[in-house]
Amino acid sequence: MATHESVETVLRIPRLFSTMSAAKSFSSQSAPPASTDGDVQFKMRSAMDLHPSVGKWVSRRVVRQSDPQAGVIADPTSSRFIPADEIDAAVQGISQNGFYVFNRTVDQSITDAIRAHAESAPSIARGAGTPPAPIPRTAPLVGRYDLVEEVSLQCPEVQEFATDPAMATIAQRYLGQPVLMDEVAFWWTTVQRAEDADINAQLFHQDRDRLSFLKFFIYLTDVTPDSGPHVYLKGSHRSLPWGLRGDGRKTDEAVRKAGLWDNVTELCGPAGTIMGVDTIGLHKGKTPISGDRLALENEFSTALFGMDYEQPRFTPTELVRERFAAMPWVLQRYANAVNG
Ligand SMILES: O=C(O)CCC(=O)C(=O)O
Repeated sequence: MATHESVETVLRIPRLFSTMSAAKSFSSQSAPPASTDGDVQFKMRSAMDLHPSVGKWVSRRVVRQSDPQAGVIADPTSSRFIPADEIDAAVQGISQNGFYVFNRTVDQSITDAIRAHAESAPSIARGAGTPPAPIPRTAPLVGRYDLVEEVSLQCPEVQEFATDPAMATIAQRYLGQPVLMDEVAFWWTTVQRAEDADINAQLFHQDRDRLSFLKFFIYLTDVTPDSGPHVYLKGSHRSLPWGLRGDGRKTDEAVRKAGLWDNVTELCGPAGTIMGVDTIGLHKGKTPISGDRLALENEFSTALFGMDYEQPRFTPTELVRERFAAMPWVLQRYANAVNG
C-alpha cells in the first residue's frame, strides 16, 4: 500500500502544473491581481517541496513582464548600504553558498536612527495577543516583537533601505529576471520564551511566500553567537536531502541526522552588518541567550504571485519619490503612498 508520503509526492506533480498555469496567468495581467487564491498558494508551497530550485525554475519559465519599466533600476552607486564594488562578489557568494555577508558595515548614524525608531514605535508581541506597544526592552515578555511595514516605513532610513537600488541590482542579477520589492520585515528577538521557537522562526525552515526571491538583512544591534544570529545551512538553496525538503519546521537534530551540521553557519557581526540571503535555503534565527537582536529585512521577488501582499500607506521622503520616479516597477507596491 502506498504510504502517505509517496501519495503526497505524486500529488506535488499536478500541483506544480497548476502553479505554473496560475503564475503565468497572474503575471500576464497588466496590473498584478490584488491577491492569489488560497488554494493556489497552498499548491505553490506544496510544489516547492519537490526541490529548492523549483520556484526559480517555474518563475523563469512562466513569469513574463510586459511593462517596459520592468528591469529598470536606479543608479546602484547611490546606495548608502551596499558598496558598489561588492555587487559582483555578492551575486557570486549568494549563488555559491546561499548567502553573502558584506565586508563594509553601514554608517553608525544610520543604524542608530533605525534602532531608535524600533525602540519607540509600536511593535507586536508575537503570540501574546496584546495591543501593539513599544518593546519593553529591559524586561521583554515574549521572544519576538514585530513592527508592521507601515510603522517601519515611518523612519526615513528604513524607507531608504527598502528602496535600495544596489540590493535590487543584486537580486535581479542573482535571480536572472526583473525584480520588485515585495516586503519589509522588522523585528526584535529576545531571550524570553525559548519554547516559542516555532512561532518565532527559530527552527530551520524555508521561505515559500513567492516563487523566486532574495532577502537582505541588516543588524541594528551587535550580534554574537549568544545574541541570536541568523543561521543558514550553506548550499541548501541548491540542494537538500528529501527528508529536509517538506514545508514546515525542521529540528537541529534532523539537520544533524542528515550529516549536514558542518554546513550550518551562524552569521554574526556588529550593528550595521548587511547580508544577502536566499531564504529558500534552510535557515532560522537562533534564540538569544544574552541580550537581544534587532534585524530589518527587505525582499525582492520576480512577481507578487503567492502570499498576500501589502500596499502600505506612509509619507515618502524626497529620496523615495526620486527612486520611485526612476524605478516605478520595482517600487510598485508604494505607488499609492507616492501618488496618493
Ligand atoms: O530571525 C531570523 O534570523 C530568521 C527569521 C526568519 O527566518 C523568518 O522570520 O522567517
